[in-house]
Amino acid sequence: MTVMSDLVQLTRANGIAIVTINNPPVNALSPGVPEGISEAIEQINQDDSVKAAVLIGGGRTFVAGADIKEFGKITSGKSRGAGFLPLLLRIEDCRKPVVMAIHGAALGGGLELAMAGHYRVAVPSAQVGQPEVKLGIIPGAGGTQRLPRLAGVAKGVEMCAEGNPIKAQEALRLGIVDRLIEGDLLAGAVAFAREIAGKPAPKTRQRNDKLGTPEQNAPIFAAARETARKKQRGMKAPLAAIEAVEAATKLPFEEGCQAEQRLFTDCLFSDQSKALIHVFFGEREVAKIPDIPKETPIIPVNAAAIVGAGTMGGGIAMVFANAGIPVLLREVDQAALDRGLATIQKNYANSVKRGRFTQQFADERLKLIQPTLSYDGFASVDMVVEAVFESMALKKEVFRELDGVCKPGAILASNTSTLDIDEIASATSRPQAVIGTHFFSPANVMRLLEIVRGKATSKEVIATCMQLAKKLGKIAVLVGNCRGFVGNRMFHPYRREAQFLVEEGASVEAVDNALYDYGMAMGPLATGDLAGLDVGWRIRKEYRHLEKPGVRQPLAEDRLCELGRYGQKTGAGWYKYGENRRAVPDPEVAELVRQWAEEAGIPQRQIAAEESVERCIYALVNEGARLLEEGYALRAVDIDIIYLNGYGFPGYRGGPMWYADTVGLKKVYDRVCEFHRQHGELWEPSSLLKQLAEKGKTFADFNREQGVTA
Ligand code: 3H9
Repeated sequence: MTVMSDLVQLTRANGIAIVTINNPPVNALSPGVPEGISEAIEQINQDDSVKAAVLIGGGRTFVAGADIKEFGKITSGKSRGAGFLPLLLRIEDCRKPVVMAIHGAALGGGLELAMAGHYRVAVPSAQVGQPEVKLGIIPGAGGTQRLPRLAGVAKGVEMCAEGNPIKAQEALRLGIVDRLIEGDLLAGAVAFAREIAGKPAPKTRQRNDKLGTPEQNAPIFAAARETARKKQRGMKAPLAAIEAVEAATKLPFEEGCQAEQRLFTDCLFSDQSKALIHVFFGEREVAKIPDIPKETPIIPVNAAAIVGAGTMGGGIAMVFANAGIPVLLREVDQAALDRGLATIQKNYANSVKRGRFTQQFADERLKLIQPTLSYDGFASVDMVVEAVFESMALKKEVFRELDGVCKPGAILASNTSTLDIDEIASATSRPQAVIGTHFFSPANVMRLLEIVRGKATSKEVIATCMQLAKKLGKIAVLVGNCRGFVGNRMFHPYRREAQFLVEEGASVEAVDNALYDYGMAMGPLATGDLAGLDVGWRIRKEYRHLEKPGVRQPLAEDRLCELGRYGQKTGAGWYKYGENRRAVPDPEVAELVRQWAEEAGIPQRQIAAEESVERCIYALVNEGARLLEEGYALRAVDIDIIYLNGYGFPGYRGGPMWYADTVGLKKVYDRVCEFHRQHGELWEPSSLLKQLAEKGKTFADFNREQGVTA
């Protein structure tokens, strides 16, 4: 064996050279890896006994791409980045055929590496893709040039612009992969290498037969641009990726690569890419809880139960069933249970219709959901999620009953979105087993899961829920037990400001459009209509006695509710809704709000879109800072991940706290102070925001200093 480095090894087996990359956990192309591969290729070229070569990844995967941690060094000028393009040319020009053997994933630079080989073989479970756009960049080592040459222009542009990986079977059909290997990958790859040794080796960069004609390609690129503008609104990278693939169809390979390089560099140095890379690491960081070590024992969750078959309960039952966990679904009366099941059946039927699930998958999942009117069977489940009506008295009663029927060690979770977990836990004899699992609606679709830690919740229960979330396809963020937890507590001032803006003279559409153009999936007022304005109205009525007299409160939404305008479900709220629930501006609302504002003595004025954005987004940031200083959110990035996955915040802005850091906390703080002067105590600046702004620091600095950021 020739050891090139710790990261790359070269061995020989009867005329076949085997290059193994060993850079755990995902064989990223970190410094040392490209150099090691380059040296191995050099030796293979020189060794006459070698007839062909196999390149394979050690451990759980082929190569997951460039080392994303290195990008920060490149953009800050601390590193120039590895020259992958010349390395890939050297592989392609190797005098012996190189077979790339893929298991796990060949992503980004990993797929670019694989495409520079002369052949690719893969295990059926492997995936290949160019996910760079999800990091705000585009493939930067020939991916946009080689992929359309293998897979054709339509699929090449789709994969580069949308970033979704495909499975080995599809890669085989498209011509990205040459053979699937059942059984041992290395043995299969070596056998394949023997078959092709001595035969002419195709160079991907010279394969132009799938590049199409300008007439064929024009509609493909037009459609890709249209899709990118709709599905990845506001993002630059998808459009750059399309331009780079277009260059592949119009320019010779070398010039195409130069065009790709230029676009890649533009994207890499953009704020969008920095934000999305922050999100990539953030999504992994939120899983790490400083006082809960990795070795914390996990409670196996092999069977679950849900109490309440309403919209949330039914959705949560589907989440468990979709992960293959059998689940009991309890309701108190047959009619409610039937309604809940009918909704679940309808949701599965829709998923089958849309091609998300096969009929067989949907049937199997549905069988895992067992409806019940009693607590029979609850004694054997490992976890219960309560999803009954949002009333403390009712929840306490349910938990008292669960305490009586569930086995010791079972996790008792509440899906409450606002109520005190400790008070709920007090209804049981085992508060250490009680936790909040706040799913977002629709539970079977939304990725976010806020996990609420009560003061007695055990570390095992927290660790289990964090890990279970991954199995359920959710991204879990651990939050503290305060009213509204993190997401909804911040959402309150955000929506409050949107209403104030309308009461001060902005139109409903102007406020919503300003936030939509900022990148939010939906404007704040339209979001209220979607969720149901009556939900907040009922809560406000319950807590009215806690409001401080003399402090301004929004008035229009309560009055809309008094008029029966609850939003989409009643056909009217801030907007009118016709066919297909399309929002139509309602002049009646505009007139009513003017009247109410006049009665309340609120002066009317012109409001620019910029002020709408600042009022709403800085309200989020100020409350987020307060949650950090009070310790209910662990890190600024936790808040970002919550907002990106649960509230339609645009990924390319990195989340509210990251965005505030990029604006500069001094500037944010100054605006908050100005709003405080203009609008009163609701805008009192968070003391953490003040402190950081005065010291010229960021939220990210704060977390580093607290030692809670990896
Ligand atoms: C690129 O290739 C640009 C090119 O065009 C070339 C330009 C010149 N780098 O996700 P996991 C870490 S851009 C550094 O939990 P899984 C990750 O942070 C790249 N680190 O595992 C985590 O660390 P920790 C394009 C990376 O099994 C650990 O590995 N490629 C990288 O659930 C485990 O990760 C991509 O965008 C990386 N490239 O999923 C693929 N990847 O344990 C990105 C992972 O400290 N990666 N880490 O928290 C993935 O999608 C998933 O990691 C993968 C495995 C599917 C591979």
